[in-house]
Amino acid sequence: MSRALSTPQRDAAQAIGWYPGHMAAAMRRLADDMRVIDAVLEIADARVPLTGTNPALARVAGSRPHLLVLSRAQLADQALTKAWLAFYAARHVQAVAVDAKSGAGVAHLRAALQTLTGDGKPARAIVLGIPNAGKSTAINALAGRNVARTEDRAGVTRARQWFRVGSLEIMDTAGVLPPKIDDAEHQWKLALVGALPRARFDPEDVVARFCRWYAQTHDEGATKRAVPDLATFTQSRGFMRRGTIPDVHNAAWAYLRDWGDGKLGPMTLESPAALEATS
Ligand SMILES: Nc1nc2c(ncn2[C@@H]2O[C@H](COP(=O)(O)OP(=O)(O)O)[C@@H](O)[C@H]2O)c(=O)[nH]1
Ligand SMILES: [Mg+2]
Repeated sequence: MSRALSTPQRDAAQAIGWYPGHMAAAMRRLADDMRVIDAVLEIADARVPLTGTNPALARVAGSRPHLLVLSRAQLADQALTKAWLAFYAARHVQAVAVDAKSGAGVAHLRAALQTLTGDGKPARAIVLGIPNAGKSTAINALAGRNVARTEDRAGVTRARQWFRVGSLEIMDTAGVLPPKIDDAEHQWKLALVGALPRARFDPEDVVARFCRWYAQTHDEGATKRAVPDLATFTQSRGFMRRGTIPDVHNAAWAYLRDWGDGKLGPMTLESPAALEATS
């Protein structure tokens, strides 16, 4: 288990002040859609339970029954996922951890959703989350077959769509990021979990920040074993241009892919301990 994170450093100079028009539009539509919604499934990547949620989405959900789904549980640090679930339970937030790829936790998710909406009663639920959180995959896991389109890239689901799952109708939605991501700590984590479009960050910078975080939160032995720095990775994977020049840029993209696929080991980038200390 990793040590608690330090307080994120604000880095206004690096602020991402962008907010794509389709996200602003999606947010407006959501407020409208909510009028017919009985229950909310909020999906967040278990590797970033904090950075991976958008407070604006929780606000638009209002007081409707709400279930938080921590996705990609198999790629996250198990001990930290347990700690996060305990954290939410203590705050009366209903949360479950699932891994849609292996199917782990899906039965639990289905049961929790039934409790939320009333067993067997027809109801309308909505799936909310930031881009690439695993929203469409969660719907597919609940349906038991591929009904919603998924892709390992931010921004695939643009239009909202309804799916029937047992007695429920579930709306899939486009991921919405917070309008302003003005914190360097948030940016590299969102880039790492695939929530930001590729054109919006520098992969070398993201890898460097990740390596720095890892070294700060783990002992030296663990760092040497599990997490190569970008120069080492570039060399060991043979990323070269014209045979002799290290191709650090393409190596950085490969590093991010490996990280996303869990090849660097299960990992959670934030711990509830840091929050508990302040609340
Ligand atoms: N291993 C694993 N991969 C997942 C899980 N959920 C989603 N993914 C993968 O993450 C990518 C994005 O998922 P998707 O459902 O399209 O995200 P959305 O943008 O929130 O709808 C896809 O390649 C999925 O296969 C999960 O629980 N475990
Ligand atoms: Mg989707």
